[in-house]
Amino acid sequence: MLTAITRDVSASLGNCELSFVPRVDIDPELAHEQHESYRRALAEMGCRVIAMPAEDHLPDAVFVEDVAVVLDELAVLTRPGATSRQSEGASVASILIEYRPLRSIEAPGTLEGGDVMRVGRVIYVGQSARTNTSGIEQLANLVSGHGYTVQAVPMRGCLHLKSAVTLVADNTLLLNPDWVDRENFPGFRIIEVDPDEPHAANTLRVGTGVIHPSCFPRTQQRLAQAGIGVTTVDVSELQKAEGAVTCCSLILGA
Ligand code: CIR
Repeated sequence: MLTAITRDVSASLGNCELSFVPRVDIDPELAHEQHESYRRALAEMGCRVIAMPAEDHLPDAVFVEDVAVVLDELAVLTRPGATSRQSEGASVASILIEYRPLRSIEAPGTLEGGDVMRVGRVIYVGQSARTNTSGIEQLANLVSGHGYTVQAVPMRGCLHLKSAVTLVADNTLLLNPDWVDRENFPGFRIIEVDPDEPHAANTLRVGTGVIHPSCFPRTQQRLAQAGIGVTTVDVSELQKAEGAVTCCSLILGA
């Protein structure tokens, strides 16, 4: 059984952090409806969905992925590089503590879950503006005793590592070569996003299924040609806040 921790969309989402996309008006009601559809997709794919209440004073709190890294053996509470986001983790910790021993990243380290991509016992961590060397080193120290290797990955032009690359099937990555070099991932089958859809690399693998934003049909055609089907969800309002599909949940086997 999989559990997905999610949190309702904040009424203040329009005041979110933005790094690489221009600020445009966000329709909070539509964002809420799209988030509900996302939760339904998670449930249909076999997750027990935990719906935490919104924290309206924290615009980005819907993006729960960034405040924790959950492994089978433990959960690491991150210390987001965006200072406006550093108090989002406390309420998520109060849920996670029921499932995993908790550890945390301490100052001066910063780390955001969107930068963390686990493949088996290797944890790739993006060297983004939100995640620093101390954060990566602390994560490595916390997980090495459980047999994980942490590998820092240079990246550019986007918010998080998982904006640039995600695992879409066993040993198969979907990647935007403008934002991260494929040479960082030797031995993987690599599918590139369609050049007209630079934001399409963010997919969420749930069990054997994959969730993908509905606005990327060309990349979905590439995935289909590689034998990978996806469940699509419309997350246009969350994309205006520089979010996508991984960021709105923490998925744990439990
Ligand atoms: C931020 O800039 O922190 C939010 N507006 C978006 C975070 C998206 N998180 C993610 O993709 N993991």
